[in-house]
Amino acid sequence: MPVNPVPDDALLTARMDLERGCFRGAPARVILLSEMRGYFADQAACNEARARGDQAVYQVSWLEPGSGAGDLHYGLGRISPGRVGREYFMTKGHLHAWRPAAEVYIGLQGRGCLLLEDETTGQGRILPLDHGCMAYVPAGTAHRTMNTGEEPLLYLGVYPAAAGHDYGAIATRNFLHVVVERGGEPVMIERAAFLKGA
Ligand code: PAN
Ligand code: ZN
Repeated sequence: MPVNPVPDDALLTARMDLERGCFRGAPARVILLSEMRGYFADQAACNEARARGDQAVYQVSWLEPGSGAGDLHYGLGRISPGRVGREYFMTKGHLHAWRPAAEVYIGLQGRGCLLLEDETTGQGRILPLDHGCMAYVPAGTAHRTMNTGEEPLLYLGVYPAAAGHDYGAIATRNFLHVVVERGGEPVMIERAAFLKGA
């Protein structure tokens, strides 16, 4: 069996800056509301929110200790509290380019959930991602994270180095489901029903 080359010691340990929601010394990407057009189902609410000014919806910082066949990568996400209409601030969401790649999510701070959608069957489910929760993203599953609380949501995702990120499918067709606030709780409903006013 081939053995993964051992990464430098500096890459074997990482420090999370829980205040800023990123790994110390690692690259980070900030996604603004103006970049999320088309991802929220309620376009009018999105335009209204955008008219009040642009803001960071989420950021992700990532570490890639190795790139061998069995290596792991990880991403630290921070989603701001906020809503666009009844939809919570959320990530764009993606599938892994290598579809067999699963992922584990660990909730570090705040309250949130993970929307999962099976690419083949379209079946959707929401899993809690509150502080202390772990969630599993199975192979072939589109995944998007949302902040359902009043403070920043911080979470860690760990995935195979070979996973890759496929944003194209979601950018084109989006998820078939949306997660909206109803009576103070997150509820998953079909996008088509939401657009009809459910
Ligand atoms: C996560 C995501 C992170 C940001 O680390 O990359 O939540 O979401 P988007 O990538 O959809 O913008 C992950 O799932 N990595 O595979
Ligand atoms: Zn992922």
